[in-house]
Amino acid sequence: MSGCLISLEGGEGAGKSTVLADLRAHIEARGIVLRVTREPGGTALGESIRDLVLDGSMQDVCAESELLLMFAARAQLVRELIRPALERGDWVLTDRFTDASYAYQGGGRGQPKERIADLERWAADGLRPDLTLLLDLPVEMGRARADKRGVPDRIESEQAEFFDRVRASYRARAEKEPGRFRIIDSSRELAEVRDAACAAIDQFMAARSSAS
Ligand code: Z5A
Repeated sequence: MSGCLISLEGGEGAGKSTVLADLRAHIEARGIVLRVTREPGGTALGESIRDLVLDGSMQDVCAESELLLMFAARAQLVRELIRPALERGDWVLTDRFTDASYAYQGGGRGQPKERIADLERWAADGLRPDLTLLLDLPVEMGRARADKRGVPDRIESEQAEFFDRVRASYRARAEKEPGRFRIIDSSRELAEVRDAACAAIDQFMAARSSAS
């Protein structure tokens, strides 16, 4: 069976990093070779771009530069890690992918969708995840959780309205593509969120094997 790409998305404090480790163990326990990565990042170039783009002392970064930096990191990740893994038949689990650019740079910063779609076509090589788990929760709740982590980065320092637009954009994308997205209510207890995320993976695997 060919490889597949799974992405984990969500707003601040949604619990992506926390749930990722459980998902990794859950998938690997089924004998699947899995590469785990993150965006922006995942390659030497991408991690350097991440440091730059999240640097809180970097003021006045224009929305266009931010969008291009996200896609510069993504272009490298797709070609260096994701495509080769998928071609080997491995699975890739990524902490964020292009939906984050639609949500943050599109919804949050107001960059036109068509511009992002264009970048998606050539810079991300038209690659879309086979499954996207959207960890969704009210903005205030997520921010309260994220605040406990310490000093916010440049994007985390945005106002609540910015994150309202990000959330609305994620939800609108999920509603438009119900076959690819699973919305997981991450306002619940962590154990329930983990169970729901693992159940979504099981459902996806079952559908995939019955289709093959
Ligand atoms: N970004 C972008 O703008 N455009 C793009 O194209 C891409 C990214 C790809 C970095 O992303 C930034 O890049 C991000 C979007 C932007 N900026 N913001 N904001 P990131 O994914 O690396 O960073 P992050 O958004 O800060 O997420 P994270 O570190 O992966 O984690 P998280 O989802 O926010 O949550 P967490 O660290 O797993 O959990 C937060 C805390 O809550 C922690 O103490 C947990 O123990 C706790 N927690 C988690 N779940 C629960 C539950 N269920 N109950 C109670 N407490 C919980």
